[in-house]
Amino acid sequence: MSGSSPTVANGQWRGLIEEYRDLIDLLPDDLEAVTLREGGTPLVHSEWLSSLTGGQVWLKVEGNNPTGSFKDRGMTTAMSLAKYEGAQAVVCASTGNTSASMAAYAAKAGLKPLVLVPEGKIAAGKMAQAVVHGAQIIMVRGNFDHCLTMAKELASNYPVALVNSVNPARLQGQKTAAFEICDFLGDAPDYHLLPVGNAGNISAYWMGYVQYAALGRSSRRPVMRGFQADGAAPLVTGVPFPDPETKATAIRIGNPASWQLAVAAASESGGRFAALSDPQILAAQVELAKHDGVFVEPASAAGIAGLLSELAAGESYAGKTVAITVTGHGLKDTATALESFSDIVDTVVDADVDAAAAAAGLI
Ligand code: AN7
Repeated sequence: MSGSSPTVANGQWRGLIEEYRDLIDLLPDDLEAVTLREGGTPLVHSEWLSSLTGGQVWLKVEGNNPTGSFKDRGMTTAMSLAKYEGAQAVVCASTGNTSASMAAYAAKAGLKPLVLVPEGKIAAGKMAQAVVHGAQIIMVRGNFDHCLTMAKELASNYPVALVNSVNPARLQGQKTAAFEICDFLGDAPDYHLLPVGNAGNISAYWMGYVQYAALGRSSRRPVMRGFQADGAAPLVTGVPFPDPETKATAIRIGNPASWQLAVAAASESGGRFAALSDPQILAAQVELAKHDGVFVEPASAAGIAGLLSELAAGESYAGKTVAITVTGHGLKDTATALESFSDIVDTVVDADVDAAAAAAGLI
């Protein structure tokens, strides 16, 4: 077949559609995957958080996906279906990562990507990804929620396929992260913590955990705890935020599309939502990088900040297995990361080893 990838069987990860095809709904048998070999991300043990909790804390490092965030999981399924169904163009609203992922997968699929983003609120790395992959970018004077409304209307009135997480193929792909965690640990964790914005990911993880338990591939389902930013915490307060605001721009969302599914995930699992301040989130980002060697973007540290704040409030995770998803790579938004280091001035010396040694305090 011309144009399709040659089949290889060398033991390497094939991408999540090929790895979990039987467990992913909505995919026709003859569907050819549009894949960048996403998924198969590392579950990294955190000695730091394990010793703080007295439990076993694992980080699902989703920044290791092809475009640097978990969005690639839902994009391989959504883009494969869009191509299969004959779409010529795809559209999404985004706080940055969905657009970066969509642009890359659209390039791979040969479709035209159209992106709607809130003006001035997208991290530079994500914007660069969308630009370089060839997306047409429309900046909207408004927030993500306005962009999503527009993307939905564009898709209903014009020949463009919507690939936001209201497209059910997205959550089907994203749920495979729960499968991977169970496969790696040999069972589901006791708790799963993660950041929540548009609320697709927590809904997808819960779907995956429920499916695995029903199949007997895991013996339990974790308690789901979702974390938002104080300035964009509709699932905590129970009402939409008309003007969401947070430095964690990825989760600057006031009216999540998967609101009901996320509430169901929390309540059916015995979990809950909580919110963190921007300083708590940014501090957790830096602590995680320093202790565990894992550099995540600000929004991705919300689950870490959540664990730390719960421990401070007297919550116990002793003896428990805890999975925390860190959703996107730190390199996407270096500007915000470096704001935490504004008082550190680089040391500049002449090209002289003694000067370097003296500056480093070695002599
Ligand atoms: C790094 O890209 O909504 O609760 O448009 O980029 O499933 O929305 C991004 C969301 C967490 C929240 N962490 O996940 C978008 C977008 C990162 C993110 C979330 C996002 P959901």
